[in-house]
Amino acid sequence: MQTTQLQTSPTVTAYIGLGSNLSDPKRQVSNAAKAISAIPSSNVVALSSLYLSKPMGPQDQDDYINAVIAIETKLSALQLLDALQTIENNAGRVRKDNRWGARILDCDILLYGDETINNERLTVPHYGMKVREFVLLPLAEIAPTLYLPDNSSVSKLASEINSNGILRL
Ligand code: ROI
Repeated sequence: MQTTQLQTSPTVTAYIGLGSNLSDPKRQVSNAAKAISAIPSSNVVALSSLYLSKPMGPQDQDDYINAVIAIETKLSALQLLDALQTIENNAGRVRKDNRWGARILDCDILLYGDETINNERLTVPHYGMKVREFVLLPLAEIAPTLYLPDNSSVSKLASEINSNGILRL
């Protein structure tokens, strides 16, 4: 007798950092959260407050609006990255040589379950997340008991970082 195996992929909790400092940043981040809620095979499980943060990098740019969103997803990390890049592109983001410059919308995968990923397209955990108050504070708001794959505590990191004038809105 032949049996048919229905493939089910595991559900993973992923955390996504949102940031904008151009073209009505609050609207950009709210629209991004809405677009993320429409990603297939995924559900939003938490959304942080919006935060107003000083730019990291050149100071001759506007302050940023930042937030962190948590989803449960059956997409692979690269499928999720594709979906997030589509959302960034739809917001009118142009990819140019402005690594530290103003941007309409960033949607960065911070964490994908407890996985460590290093390939050409993706580094997870996000390389800067442990030293960025605009990531750690919203993340600790929605996931105070979370630990990173290196066993560091999100709440502890958030309580120890220089808040750099960040404002929870
Ligand atoms: N600075 C802040 N405050 N928030 C960001 O989201 C952000 N994103 C960036 C750089 C340019 C590093 N600075 C930022 O990409």
